[in-house]
Amino acid sequence: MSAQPRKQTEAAEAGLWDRLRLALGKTRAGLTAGLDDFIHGRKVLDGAVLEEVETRLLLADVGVDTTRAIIDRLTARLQRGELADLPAVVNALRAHMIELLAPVDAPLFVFSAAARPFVILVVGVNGVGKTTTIGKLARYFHDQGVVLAAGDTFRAAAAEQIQHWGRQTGVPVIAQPTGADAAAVIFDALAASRARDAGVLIADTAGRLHNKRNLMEELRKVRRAIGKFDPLVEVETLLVIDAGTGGNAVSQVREFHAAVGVTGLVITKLDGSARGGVVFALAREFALPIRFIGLGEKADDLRPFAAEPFVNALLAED
Ligand SMILES: Nc1nc2c(ncn2[C@@H]2O[C@H](COP(=O)(O)OP(=O)(O)OP(=O)(O)O)[C@@H](O)[C@H]2O)c(=O)[nH]1
Ligand SMILES: [Mg+2]
Repeated sequence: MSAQPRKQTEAAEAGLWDRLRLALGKTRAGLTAGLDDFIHGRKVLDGAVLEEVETRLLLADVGVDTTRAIIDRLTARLQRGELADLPAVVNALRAHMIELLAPVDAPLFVFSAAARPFVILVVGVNGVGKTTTIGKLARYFHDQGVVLAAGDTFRAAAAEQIQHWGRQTGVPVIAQPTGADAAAVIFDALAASRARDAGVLIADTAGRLHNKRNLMEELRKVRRAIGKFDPLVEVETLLVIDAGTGGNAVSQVREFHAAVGVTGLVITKLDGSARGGVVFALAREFALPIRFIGLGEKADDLRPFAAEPFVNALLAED
């Protein structure tokens, strides 16, 4: 009698796994495709296979230091005779990659805090996927009672874009005309959230270059406005990073963190990028929790980040 629901759960889980695997296909292909061809015909596994793995890690944006650390460990194990064949190499790589991501595997839990709403402030440079991520988060947190704040008052089309997500996910959007003060919009939205007893307020902000001081100052002002509304309100400051950004991701995290104190990361566009390795570089550099990953443009193309399924999807056999 209980078999049916469990089957359904298993099927749903398998579906999630398949989609993660599918979405990470480009990075996976770069990391593992044809590795067996490469060692084909060699009797003894030698350092050459690790040189090939090293090149692939670098091309996937894992970063120089992180790649070095991984390869040094694999080399030591190879020399001790612990890695007899390619599956052993891949398994050792897998274990080490999961270990590297363990410190940033920290899902975002929204408790029914004393001071509602829990605020999620979404920041990042232009075009990384902030507003799209907010649409996905609106669906993800829907049952807790969500309000969206159209805090990007800079671009004329921005409010319409977030209204679209509000309609699609069935959550209210608080907006003001283009050119309004972003901090005032957030303040309004906090009051509206209180009035509705919403559990989660998700605030959009305009994309900004991380090296433009006045724009970063505006963000600090938004952050202060939340504290003024109620110092007990908890704020998750989510920095959105486009997986295809490359080495620039590191300076984006550094600058935003210095300006507003980032508490979590979202890595978007992992579906379109061959550079999912950026997750490892950021984990090593900052150890900031990676809360979610974006795997497409639709409302349910978002996953809470978890180290083990992520690495498994990167290294799965095709
Ligand atoms: N493939 C893919 N596309 C995405 C993802 N997230 C966002 N996009 C696309 O990226 C483009 C920019 O997304 P937005 O959400 O408007 O980005 P933004 O950071 O709000 O941009 P600005 O407000 O202009 O700074 C859109 O075409 C989105 O559909 C993702 O995870 N995968
Ligand atoms: Mg936007």
